[in-house]
This record gives sequence, structure tokens and C-alpha cells, in this order.
Amino acid sequence: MSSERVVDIWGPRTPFTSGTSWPRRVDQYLADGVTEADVEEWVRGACLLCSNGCGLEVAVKDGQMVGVRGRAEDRVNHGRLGPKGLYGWQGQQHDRLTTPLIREGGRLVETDWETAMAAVVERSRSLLETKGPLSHAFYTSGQLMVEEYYTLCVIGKAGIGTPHMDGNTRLCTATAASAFQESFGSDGQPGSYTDVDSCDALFLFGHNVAETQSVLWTRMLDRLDAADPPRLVCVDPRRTKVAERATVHLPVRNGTNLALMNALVHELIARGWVNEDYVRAHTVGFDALDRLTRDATPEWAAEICGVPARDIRAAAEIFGTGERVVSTCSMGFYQSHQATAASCQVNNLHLLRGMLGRPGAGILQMNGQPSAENNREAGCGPALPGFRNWDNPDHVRELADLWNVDPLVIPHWSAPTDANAILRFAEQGSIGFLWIAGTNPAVSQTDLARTRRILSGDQCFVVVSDGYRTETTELADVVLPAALWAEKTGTFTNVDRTVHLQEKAVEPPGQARGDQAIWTDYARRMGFADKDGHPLPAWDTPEQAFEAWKAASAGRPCDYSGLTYRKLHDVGGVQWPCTRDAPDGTERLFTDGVFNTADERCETYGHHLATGAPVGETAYRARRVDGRAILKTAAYDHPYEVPDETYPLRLTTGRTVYHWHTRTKTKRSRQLNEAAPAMWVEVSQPDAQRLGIAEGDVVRVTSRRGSIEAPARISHVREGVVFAPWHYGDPETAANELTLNGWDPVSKQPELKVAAVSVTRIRPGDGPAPAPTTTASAPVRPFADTGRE
Ligand SMILES: Nc1nc2c(c(=O)[nH]1)N[C@H]1C(S)=C(S)[C@@H](COP(=O)(O)OP(=O)(O)OC[C@H]3O[C@@H](n4cnc5c(=O)[nH]c(N)nc54)[C@H](O)[C@@H]3O)O[C@H]1N2
Ligand SMILES: Nc1nc2c(c(=O)[nH]1)N[C@H]1C(S)=C(S)[C@@H](COP(=O)(O)OP(=O)(O)OC[C@H]3O[C@@H](n4cnc5c(=O)[nH]c(N)nc54)[C@H](O)[C@@H]3O)O[C@H]1N2
Ligand code: SF4
Ligand SMILES: [Mo]
Repeated sequence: MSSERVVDIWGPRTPFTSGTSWPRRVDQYLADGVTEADVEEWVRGACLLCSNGCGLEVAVKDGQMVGVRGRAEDRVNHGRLGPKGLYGWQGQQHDRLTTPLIREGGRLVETDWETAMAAVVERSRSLLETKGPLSHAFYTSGQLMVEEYYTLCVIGKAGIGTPHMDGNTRLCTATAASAFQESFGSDGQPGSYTDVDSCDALFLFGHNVAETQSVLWTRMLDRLDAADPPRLVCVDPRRTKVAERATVHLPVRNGTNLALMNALVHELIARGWVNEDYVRAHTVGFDALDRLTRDATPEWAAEICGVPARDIRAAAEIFGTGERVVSTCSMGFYQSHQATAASCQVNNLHLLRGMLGRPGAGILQMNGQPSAENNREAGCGPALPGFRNWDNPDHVRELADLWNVDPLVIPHWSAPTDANAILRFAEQGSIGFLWIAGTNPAVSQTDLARTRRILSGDQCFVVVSDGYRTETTELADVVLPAALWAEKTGTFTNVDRTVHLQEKAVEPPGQARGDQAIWTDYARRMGFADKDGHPLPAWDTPEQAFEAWKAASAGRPCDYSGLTYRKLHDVGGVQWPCTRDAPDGTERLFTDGVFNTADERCETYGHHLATGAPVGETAYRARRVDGRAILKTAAYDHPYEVPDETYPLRLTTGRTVYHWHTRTKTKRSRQLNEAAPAMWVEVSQPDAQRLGIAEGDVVRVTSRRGSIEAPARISHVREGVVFAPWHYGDPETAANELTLNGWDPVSKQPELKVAAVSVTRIRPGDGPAPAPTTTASAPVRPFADTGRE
């Protein structure tokens, strides 16, 4: 296998029928000139290039990675790997940061660890002395290991005592967490990938799984190609590969999801497709849900969403008459102004039908990043570790006991600060020390002109840990070279709660160090200590950190206490909760219809979905939810920006199968880079015709924040919508030059999928746009004589 999986993205079909096991198929790629006989060692782990978490082994020769192969026995992938998994690792072998950098006279210059850390510590100390803990913030990732997050959590929450810790998970899966909390009392994925194996219908809400979890799509394709295919409903303004296989495709206008969802719930209730026994025994809130959706008829939603009412009815009927439905939600739902409400409505569909906690019936509120889950559970993001409730003094005391610190040190007087607010505080300078690790906000944040201003200004000292020089490192005061995947040992948890251990396969380049080692070094230099003067954190190695994290998770929904490095090495992926009573892990949550909503167990007392106002402890207790799930929604409201005369089109953004985010790894992998080498934007055929745009013409896309230029692909995006991939971070081309600074009121997830824009043709291009033709970006018409078809 050389590069063929760039074209044959999902590989050969291995169809399987409902209730049978997904056949194994082991995918392997070895670098040019390397044979299996050359491989000296196969090191176990899992792919870190999306949340699917495919089990794999890394081939090592002469101390270098030379290939990968899937692990046949792994529950997630049964041996398969997608294009990023097969080819992406090669990007780690080029252009790495090998020494720390420090800003001198306006320029970043190479330095040694001693000098770099001394500068970090000096600034940190002086700010803590003069301004206190709230001068400090940490903006991290969904791509580090649980050991790293938990170590940083203890440094930030017990060593410093700052609430200003968040991850890029705020941009990614904050809504998944919020939707779980609001419906079920706490974060934690109810379903399992094995539900795909026996479902009779699949609903994909704003989720281009074919490109973004390509191996999960392979599993779905293998069901779709068997004798008893599930029906498939796809909600996406583009004709993705998922949409092409759909029984019903609802290409809604971006920003209108909640109108559709309220109509689907309306239909279930109106047509009597409600499991009344389940609803009575296991939920609260039905009357309010009924009231809020009573007028949300399919005709009403059809008008707003721009799809036929009969298609909405058809989708509702599939849900209402199915016995085993699997739903997934992803960024098309999460990066939106009413994200939590729309995603809760997906939970509500399942609750109304009693379709939870049994094989084939399950919800997958997707994660995108490989360890988004770990950031959330280990306390570097919107929650205290172990999904503890910051509003519950008993939960805070548990942590204080674990860490041997005064409970008052642990910031719990308000919710942990979200990334939007962190950036605002850094803009104002009240945050004067910002440590960024494992994220590249100068490309991934909204309104990039503002983001660059904040990160480059003198009001805030910025430290960045990364494996490469990026758009963000160029704005930093100190840059620290980080070890990447397979250059360090650690665990991470995928969408369906499957924990994998990645073992160190090779040494990091130059002086690069793992993030845990970097943060522990910082903590030791700062002298962080517990009540008895013992160092905080109390551990040094990854395995010690893992043991400490197990203790913190014990008894909570995300219980790791039954896991060991040994077990993970032997078995591959294991699903949490994994305890003494469930040593092999737990396939599904809520099998008994009891949710994490009891007063003492819940992670939050919840919010009003329309405004984000907290419900509060008193009102929550008065409701006596007591283990039942909560049905809630909000009335539909239009997005913050709607098209007008100046900006008549709706921008949306997203991904292609070949690149990972800001491409730090994938642009350095030959196969992946060649497959999608440069920026493009997608317009529909009717819009192109109206605007006089031909395939490949260079167009300018302008919003109230800025403008970009790129060749146009005339694709199957819906009329009135412009799609821009956000992978290409140059200010001339970066999609986030255009996006706006608004967010969902509950999850605080930025609205990255809706902005009003204008499109104008600038000049003819030199051939078709450099967009893939194998994916949702395929042209409406094959082009002659281009060599790209
Ligand atoms: N190849 C690849 N895979 C990845 C990643 C990557 O960068 N590259 N990133 C990973 C990460 S971190 C994440 S979060 C996931 C994201 O995975 P996805 O959520 O699947 O990815 P996106 O392309 O951001 O958005 C999904 C779809 O939402 C549609 N959409 C846009 N606006 C709307 C809307 O208003 N309503 C609806 N219903 N749909 C809308 C888009 O057309 C797009 O097809 O992917 C993960 N996997
Ligand atoms: N318009 C628009 N914007 C979006 C999105 C969208 O759909 N549309 N999606 C959003 C989503 S879902 C996400 S997840 C974010 C992602 O946005 P980012 O997190 O900014 O994207 P990445 O390119 O993954 O950045 C990760 C960085 O961490 C570095 N890195 C990798 N591994 C390690 C490690 O082990 N240690 C350290 N220290 N560094 C490491 C990489 O080199 C890279 O620079 O973007 C968001 N932005
Ligand atoms: S589906 Fe995701 S985890 Fe699996 S190989 Fe592809 S990128 Fe890696
Ligand atoms: Mo993400």
C-alpha cells in the first residue's frame, strides 16, 4: 500500500448484518522502501488524529517511526485505519521545534530550557505576587494525554488557584458536555460504537462522519452495504458522502437546527410515537417540552430551514417507527447559537422513544479531538475533575482532601472561565500570563484579526508549547518545544469512552519534552506545595499521574479505577467506567434508566437553554429530579448574523478528510498534502451562475470582520450557502478571518458555522480549484482536461 488510500478513502467493504460482529480488516502502511522484515519493534497505541481512537501499532526501525498498522482485536476499529491514521504520522518527522525560543528585541531567538523557564517563572511569580491567581490562564487542548491534563489541573486549581483554565474543546465539544449535563445530569457518552452494529436507523446531525471519523463511517458503510441496511437520515447543508447514502437528506440552512429539532419532537408527540411508560418512569419536563414544541409544525420549520415539510415528516417517521436508532451530533450542531438546545433535542428524541441504554439504541454526542473527553473529565476545561459540580461543597471538599489543600484554594465561586472570556481578559490585560499548549488559536479562534492583536500585545505574556512553529508561536513571548504523539507515554479516551494507552515509541527530537514534564518542571520551580509543604503535583512519571487520576475519578461517572497500564497494553481499548465490579469496562450507560441527576451526584444544576441563566441549587433540589432525565428545549431564534443586502450569503466552515485542523502534521505528510494542497471555497451552482463565477475562478469572500481570497469550487453545497475549509491559516485564506465572536449561551461554544458574507469574482483561476474531488467537495460537473478528475 503506497498512497492508494488517499483515493480509496474507506478501503474495501466487509458488509455485515444486524447483530453480527464487524469483520476484521487490518490496514497497514510502511514508508517507502521499508518491509515488514525491517521493522524492529511494533509499539502499541492508538491513532491521535481524531476522536475515533483507532487502535494501532507503530513500526519502529533505527529509533524512527517507519509505519503503522491497525490492531485487529481493538474494539474500535477491528484493524482498520483511515488516510490520516495511515499517513499522518510522517508529518512528525519534519520541521520540528527542537529548542526553546524567547522573544528578544521583538524577534524569537533560540535559547536553552534554563533561560526559557527562568523567564516564564519570573513573570509568573511577579504577577502572582502583585495581582494574584486570576492573572493566570491556561488555554489547552483536546489532543494531550489524561496524565498531562490532570497534572496541569492540579497545578492550576490547587497550586495557583485560578478559574481561568479552558481548552480548545470549548470550540469543539463544549456542547456535547453541556447537552449531557442538561439532559442526564453529567457529562459521559451513553452509547457505544457497537450500537452501529445492530441499529435499524442512523441519524447524523451536522456530522460529516465520512470525512471526520472515516473509520466509523467504514463501520456504517459496512452495515449499509449488507442485506438489512439501517435507514439513514443526514442533516447537513452540503451533499456530503453521508448525504449521498441517505434515505432522507435534510440540507437545512446553516443556523436553523433548532427549528428542525423542535419540529421533529413536535411530530413524535403529535403522531403518538412516544413511549409513555419510559417517559413517565424516567424523565421530568414532558409538559414543558410539549408546550414549547406545540406550534413547531413541519410546515413552520420547512419555511425556516428551507427544506420540504414532507422530508421533515419522513425523518420523524423513521425515528418514530424505528426500534433501534443511533444518533450522532457534531459541529454542524455544536458551533451554533442555539447549540445546546438543538443537541438536547436529540437527547429528547431518544428519551421520548425510550431508546437509550440498550443495544442498537444510542446517542453519540460526538467528540472531535482524540482526547477532548479527557480535557473535560480531568479538569482543564469547563468542569472540576471527575465531572464534579463546582457548586457542590462536598465535591470541592473531595478534591481538597485528595490534593491536601484548603478547599478555599480551589476556585469554585463561579463556573470555570470559558475560552471566550479568557481571551477577553487577556485583551484587557487582567490576565497577564497566558500559557497555550496543544492548540493554534491564531488559526482556530474566531475573528482572527482580533485574536492576533490579543496574543501579540504587550498587555499579556504568552507562553506556547508546541511541536512546530505555528501562526500562534510567532506571537508568543516564550515558545517551548513539545514532544508529540508516540514520543511520550500516556492515555486518551475516544468518543465512546474507550481508553487507549499510547506507549512511547521513539525519542522526541532535539530538546523537545513532554507536556507533563514541562508543567511539572514549572511547578517545581514555582514551589507549589500542599498544606504540609509536600510538592504539588505529588508525582513525576506518566504512570504515577495515571494512578493519581484513577483516585480522582473513583466513584464518579468516569471511573478509571479498574484500569492499569498493563491491562491497556494487553487488551487495547477499554471503555470507562472500569472498576473492580466491571473490570472489562462498561459498554453502555443508563441501562437501568437511572441518570446522574440526583442532587448529590449531578455535575451541574443546569441552565435555562434560551438564555443560559443557571437554574441554581434551590430550584434544582425543589424539582426532585432524583435520577430521572430532564426533557428541555427552547424556542427557535435566528442566528446572530442573518444575510442582508451587503452580505447576502451564509458562510459555513468545516473540514476535509485529508487535513487535521491547522495542518501542522498533515501538511507535512506528502500523501495528505498533495490531496488537498491549498485553500478553496465552495459555492452552489445557482449562486455561481448569478455571480458569474466559473470553477477555479478566484473569489473574494467578505464578512464584517475581514475578507479572504481563494479559488472557487462549484460544489453541491446548498444554494445561498458558502462553505470554507478552515485548515489554511494564512491571513489571506483563513476562514476564521470571517467568523464572528458569538457563542451559545449555555455551552459558550463559539458560533463558527454561521456568518453573513458576500462573494465576488476577482479573476480567472489557472484550472479547477485545488479542492478534493473524492469528498463532499466534489465538483457538480466533472471537468474536462484537468487531470484532477
Ligand atoms: N479529516 C479530519 N477529521 C477530523 C478533524 C479534522 O480536522 N480533519 N477534526 C476532528 C475534530 S476536532 C472535530 S470537532 C470533528 C468535526 O467533525 P464534523 O462535525 O463532522 O466536521 P465539520 O466539517 O466541522 O462539520 C460537519 C458538517 O456540518 C455541516 N454544517 C455546517 N453548518 C451546519 C448547520 O448549521 N447545520 C447542520 N446541520 N450542519 C451544518 C457542514 O456542512 C459539515 O459537513 O472532526 C474530527 N475529525
Ligand atoms: N471556522 C472554524 N473554526 C474552527 C472549527 C471549525 O469547524 N470552523 N473547529 C474548531 C474545533 S472543533 C477545534 S477542535 C479547534 C482546533 O483548533 P486547534 O487546536 O488550534 O488546531 P490544531 O491544528 O489541532 O492545533 C493543535 C496544536 O497543538 C500542537 N500539538 C499537537 N500535539 C501536541 C502535544 O502533544 N503537545 C503540544 N504542546 N502541542 C501539540 C499541534 O502542532 C498544533 O499546533 O478549531 C476550532 N476552529
Ligand atoms: S478514523 Fe480517526 S482515529 Fe481512526 S485512523 Fe482515521 S484519523 Fe485515526
Ligand atoms: Mo474539534
